[in-house]
Amino acid sequence: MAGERYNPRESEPKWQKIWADGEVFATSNDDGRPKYYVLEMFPYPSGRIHMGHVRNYTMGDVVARYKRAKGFSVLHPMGWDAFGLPAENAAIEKKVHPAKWTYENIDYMRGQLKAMGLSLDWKREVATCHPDYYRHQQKMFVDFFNAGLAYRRTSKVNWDPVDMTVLANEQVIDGRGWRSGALVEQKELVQWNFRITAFSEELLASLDTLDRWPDKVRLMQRNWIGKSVGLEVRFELATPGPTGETTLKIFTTRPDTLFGASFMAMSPDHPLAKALGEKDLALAAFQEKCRRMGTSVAVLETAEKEGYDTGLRVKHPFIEGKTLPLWVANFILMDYGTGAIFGCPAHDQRDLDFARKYGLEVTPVVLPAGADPASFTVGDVAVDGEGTLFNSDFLDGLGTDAAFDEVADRLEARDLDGAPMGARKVNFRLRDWLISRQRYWGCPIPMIHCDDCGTVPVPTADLPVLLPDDATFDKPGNPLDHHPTWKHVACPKCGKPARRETDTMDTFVDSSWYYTRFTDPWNAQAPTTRAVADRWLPVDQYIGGIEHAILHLLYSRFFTRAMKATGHVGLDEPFAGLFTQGMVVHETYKGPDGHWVSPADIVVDEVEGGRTARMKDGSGPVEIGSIEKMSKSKKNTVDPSDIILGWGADTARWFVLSDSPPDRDVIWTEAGVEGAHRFVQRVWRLVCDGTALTAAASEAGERSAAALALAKATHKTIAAVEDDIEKLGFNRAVARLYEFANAVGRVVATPDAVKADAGLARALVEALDALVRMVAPMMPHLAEECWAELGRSGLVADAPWPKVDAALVIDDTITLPVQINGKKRAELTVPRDAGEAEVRAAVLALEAVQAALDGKPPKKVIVVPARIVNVVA
Ligand code: ANZ
Ligand code: ZN
Repeated sequence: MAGERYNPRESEPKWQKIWADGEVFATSNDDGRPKYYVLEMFPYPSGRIHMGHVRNYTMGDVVARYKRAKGFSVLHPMGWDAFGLPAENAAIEKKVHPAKWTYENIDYMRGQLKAMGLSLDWKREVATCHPDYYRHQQKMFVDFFNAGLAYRRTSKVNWDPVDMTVLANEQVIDGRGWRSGALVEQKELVQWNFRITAFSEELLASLDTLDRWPDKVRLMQRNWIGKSVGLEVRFELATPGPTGETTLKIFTTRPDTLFGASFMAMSPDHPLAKALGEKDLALAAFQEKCRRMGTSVAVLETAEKEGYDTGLRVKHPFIEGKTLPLWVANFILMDYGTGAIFGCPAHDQRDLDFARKYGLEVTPVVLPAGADPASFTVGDVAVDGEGTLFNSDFLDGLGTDAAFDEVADRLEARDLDGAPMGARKVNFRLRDWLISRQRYWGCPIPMIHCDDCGTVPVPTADLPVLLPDDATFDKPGNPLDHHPTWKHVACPKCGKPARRETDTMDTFVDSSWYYTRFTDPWNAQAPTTRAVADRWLPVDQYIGGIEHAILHLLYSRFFTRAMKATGHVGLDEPFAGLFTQGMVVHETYKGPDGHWVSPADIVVDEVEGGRTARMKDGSGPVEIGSIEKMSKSKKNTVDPSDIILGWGADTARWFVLSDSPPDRDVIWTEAGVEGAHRFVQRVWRLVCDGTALTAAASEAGERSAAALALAKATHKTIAAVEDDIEKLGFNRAVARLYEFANAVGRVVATPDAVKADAGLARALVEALDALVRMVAPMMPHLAEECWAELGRSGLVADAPWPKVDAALVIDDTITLPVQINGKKRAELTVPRDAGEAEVRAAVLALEAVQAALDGKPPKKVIVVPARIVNVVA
């Protein structure tokens, strides 16, 4: 092939076959070398891979191939997050069974991934919709149930009226279903939950140990878990409630502001509010209105504050004779704290908005530093920071923290109806994970409902509970529930007729443990093989999108803990290192008719002063729009298969690694792809032309300056690229390889010099060898072809990473800053071992120094060896 252009269309399938036939990337569980587990978030089998996948999987593949070259036993598996609604929607729209649709997509996408040349161990492939996978999930569900980590309860749920399913709070975005976009309604249903809140404190605390996670992700999780340290206080009602209530329990994080309390408020769903609503039609109407509005946090935070005065009054615990009105208010959540609060408008914005609307008192009690107590007032913005207490009787003069403790101590010591009035309390915003979905294409929850025995787990021997093949999708609602026979079974305990649970699990359950299953996907008896899982886990490097910063990662962290509690793994944190990659973005285009058009259908012309575009079919001009995330709706996508077919996978891989830091967006451009492809050809030519020159290479004799310079460039590049890849700085590694190729190119461009200098020829051999090994993780097919051209035996995929010769990396000159009268004015490069006299002489010869001295001798020259030179003129 030498002398010709490199042809990826021939080469790439050839090497892919050689890797596959030789099972080069299969990983053994008995490999004694140190392990390295690299994983990219597995794809949903939507039908085709997109550029985001290409970027994600290329990064992971570089790490995997690099770590193999460094001598690790690398686990790099792939699978399919294969349950979920789109398959069911396809069943409804295209009348194709969800399983058929899913498996066909998997087959197609597997082919696409293979065409990318990823170093994956395909023997470990799993699909979460396969019974061989979900049977183990069902087993773990039963284990969790027996351990109290899975339970059923009636709860108010978010109901998506379009997808006809329940959504987790996390799946409601701005009051709408995350997938359908429909306005979410509230419904009361009996649902299965995972007790993630059993681990609230732990999930929060151990974020501090995840030092290879992005700070922003840890912060998002911290906020999501939302720990609040506060006080529960039972207030005394001035007159008893409708069913004899004498107290109202509230939760506050600011007991220090108690003297500024001007009202009490409870949620429309608070039991006391409900009892009152039964006798008060106007209140009932208000509650109904609140319910229609929904209870998601987002809705509550943006909606206008509204309330209803119940007429009841509550005694202030510290001000004799003072009572506060009790309101029902739309901004109080029932499922946080106790569902009731005291309102202190001066120091809480929601309370202030509410007080202004209904003309309630606003009494400031916390004075911010520097404010004058005599003139201090609160306008439309609540003062929510720290300060010094005033207007507050025995708290006056205390700081907010001290006042918190003073109030807490006093109320904990005080009795009301035989119990302390106050109790310090930690609250979490995190809620249990509601996993019930009323859909077909998910993992069946392995439970049976018996009128006599209650809810009974399916015995292990009867697992898996298989989805029925013959479900129908033409009616709204849950196909498992409609099925004529599926749900009717005998109770495993008493044998009487009973009903299967027809809910399936949220698909986030499937993705919460797949990384564990990869460690031993062959174990048919159990979800994991303990020793094997414990050896491979945690995942050393996990790579995926920032969109999973909260849900998927938090659920996985919970699941690992639940698996540990039920004996399936021995660790708490599944992902030691996390990297969130940026998106692939592209220009957008609008055609002559004003609709979005695809980059594939247009031609861009470079014209003076910029670029214009027109339709390929000649139908008219195209407007070039902003650069945005590739999306089907804006048609600014580029199909990876087109790129692989046209340019080769290596070009696509090289391009997505170059230009942008991996955590930022990368802009896909045709010019960029062409540039990447030119580099592919350049490496190939360098290797061919260079190899032709090196027949006489030999190590004999002293190294010439040219040979030494090339050897140094080689070893400096190896050291730098190694460091870059270790830090996932792929774009920097790419830039260095461009530079290095230039250095090698300069030598290859002087064939006579190489032929005349056996040492230089030898250095060139070494440089080409290193170049090929270094591009191998990024452009593996090209590298194999070059490896063969270099005359090496075996595969570069099996070859070790080149060794750095430390002596060649250290520079023998150093550059010192030169200060004149205390200001940096110049730099001086001298031999590393130069003595003081030598440095002094060189400094005085500098142009800047001579200009400053203006012919006079210096007053002083101070040389700090290897650091700095100071000249006093
Ligand atoms: C009195 C007070 C005075 C409050 C003040 C704040 C500022 P985090 O930090 O999120 O835990 N609250 C308590 N339960 C609530 C519920 N179910 N729905 C809506 N709001 C509720 O917030 C705790 C604060 O949020 C509590 O402290 C309470 O208002 C309010 F100057 O009590 B605070
Ligand atoms: Zn029974």
